[in-house]
Amino acid sequence: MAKSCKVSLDPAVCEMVEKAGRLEVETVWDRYQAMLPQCGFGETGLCCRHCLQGPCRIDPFGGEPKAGICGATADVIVARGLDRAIAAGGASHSGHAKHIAHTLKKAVRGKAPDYAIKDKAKLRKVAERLGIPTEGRSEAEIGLAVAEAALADFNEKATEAPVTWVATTVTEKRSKLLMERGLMPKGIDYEIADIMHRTHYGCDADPINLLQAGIRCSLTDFAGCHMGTDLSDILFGTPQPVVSEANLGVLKADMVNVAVHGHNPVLSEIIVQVAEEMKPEAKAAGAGGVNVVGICCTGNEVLMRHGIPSCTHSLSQEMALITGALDAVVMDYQCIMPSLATVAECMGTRLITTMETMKIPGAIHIPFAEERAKEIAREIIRHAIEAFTRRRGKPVDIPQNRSKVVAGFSAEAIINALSKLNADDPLKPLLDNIVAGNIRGVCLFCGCNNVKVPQDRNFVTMARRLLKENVLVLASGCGAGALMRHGFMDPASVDEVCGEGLKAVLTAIGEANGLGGPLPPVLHVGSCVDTSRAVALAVPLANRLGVDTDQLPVVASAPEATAEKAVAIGTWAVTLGIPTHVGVMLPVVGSRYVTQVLTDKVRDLTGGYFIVEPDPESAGQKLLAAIDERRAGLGLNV
Ligand code: MSK
Repeated sequence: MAKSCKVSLDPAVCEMVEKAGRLEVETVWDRYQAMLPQCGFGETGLCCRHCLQGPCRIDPFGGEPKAGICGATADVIVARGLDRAIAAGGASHSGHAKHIAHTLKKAVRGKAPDYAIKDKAKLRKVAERLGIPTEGRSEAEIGLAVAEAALADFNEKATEAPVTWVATTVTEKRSKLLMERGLMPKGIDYEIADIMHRTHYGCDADPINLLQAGIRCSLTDFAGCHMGTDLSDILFGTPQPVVSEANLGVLKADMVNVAVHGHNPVLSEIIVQVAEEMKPEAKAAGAGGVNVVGICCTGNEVLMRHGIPSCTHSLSQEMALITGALDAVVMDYQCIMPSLATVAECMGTRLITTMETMKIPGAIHIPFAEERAKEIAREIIRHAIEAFTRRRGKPVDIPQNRSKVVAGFSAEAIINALSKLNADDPLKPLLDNIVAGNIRGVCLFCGCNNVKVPQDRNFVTMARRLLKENVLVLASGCGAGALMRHGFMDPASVDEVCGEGLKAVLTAIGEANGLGGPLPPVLHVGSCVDTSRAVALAVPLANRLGVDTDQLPVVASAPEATAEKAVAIGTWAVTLGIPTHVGVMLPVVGSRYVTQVLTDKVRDLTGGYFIVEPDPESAGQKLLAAIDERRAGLGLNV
């Protein structure tokens, strides 16, 4: 078995990279090498392609040219580029949420018979939060009102009634601050379109005005994330702790292996249901059954709710196919490499796209419709069974690496676990331990793997450092994927990786919940959209302390960020007052002014700020310092 290698800390990935090399199948790492050296203007954000007179580029060393053909300076070009990245991230997360809102609407109107409201309590809770009357109304009526309120958030709304999925999900203090400082979004689609308008040729040329709009737009991403989480919980259930496994070793040679890949659970939930039903068909084809596994955040969604094993995450998605054991990859959207088509052709995997927003030449396209969800899911699994019949008996290379994972830590599940220590006041045990220093602070790891960083290195190095210093660690998205692959979600690793204070807290909660041992060192809160679950935990904590989120000893980190969604998440975390680390260079360093605003001056506006630090040791140190500063601000021991 291969050990960790230059491109990844994960031995399973290294084993498959070696195999890809032998088979001469090109991987993401090969294409990265071929791309070097990458364009310095693009890397620093100093390239502008917003009009047909360009492209223009500014000399990053202060020489000529100092302005684009239209006169846009480095500050303007960089701020415009950042704004567009935030808008793209916001469009993706909120597009995902809009899709689920439409599904909920169809479900309650009886037009999507394969869907129903699964978490009725959450439906009522969300409705009440939004000010929707629930008394004497049926679930279908409340569900329709919630779906319509969600869809209404996309339009331009009156100033006094802005995006409800922001105004009602942050602290009252924060909501007031956002209103007063012109940062409250008027509508999700409205703000995204506004960014496209103001960054057009010859429009906004004031870097501060541009950044302020970008910050406001980042909250459309937050709204999309929170809405995506809320509506998915209503339709598919709110996650509770569940035991599963992670890494390429979850593939099974004698089963029909189907990976669900992308982000939205609308189809993958149905695939999971139907896979069980179709066992006889799989058996008739000579397989032991249908083995559904997850890739990326669709994988996180079905892991959190059903314990479906996680095969791998974003950067190493090609490696799942290189095993030769994957019969089909079913894709919805986001973070799916088009290169999968070439790898699939080499390895005999059926690649199936399902959404109108995401087609790949070389893949089979089966258009998904909620109205016929089960029928379509069966058609998809039949493709996988057919692929299995061609693969049967041929050698496959499934790495033996598998880590135990305890996932499913929604905010509700965490509060429920804490309630076993104090039923009347579940947050008290958490607060008491923060005050006593058993928990020094909280860090949320989120975001992707990035080809520029040896896969998982920054996540693993930083998590080890913070856990030893008694920081409670939550993780979402591919960050959760990285940490689960390396055993951080296995309760058995608490002894090895956690400091004494944190170990005692995790053990006390685990034992009070009858687990016979501790909670895992890192709590998996879900997919990228579920980064909102960390806010759903921080807000009641802040309210309970009578402070705002910018005073809590809470930090965030995207140490291997890739997607524009990660840029948007990072920006809304800063907007909610959180010190937020990014471990790869953001394309803003071409403007000293913009960099200074993001890492320092923005603090005066929101209380949060970016920490850009590629060295994971030093990044861990900086996050600890930020936590200690917050502790001191609250008068807690440091
Ligand atoms: S999948 S946005 S690579 S976390 Fe959510 Fe992973 Fe980043 Fe996509």
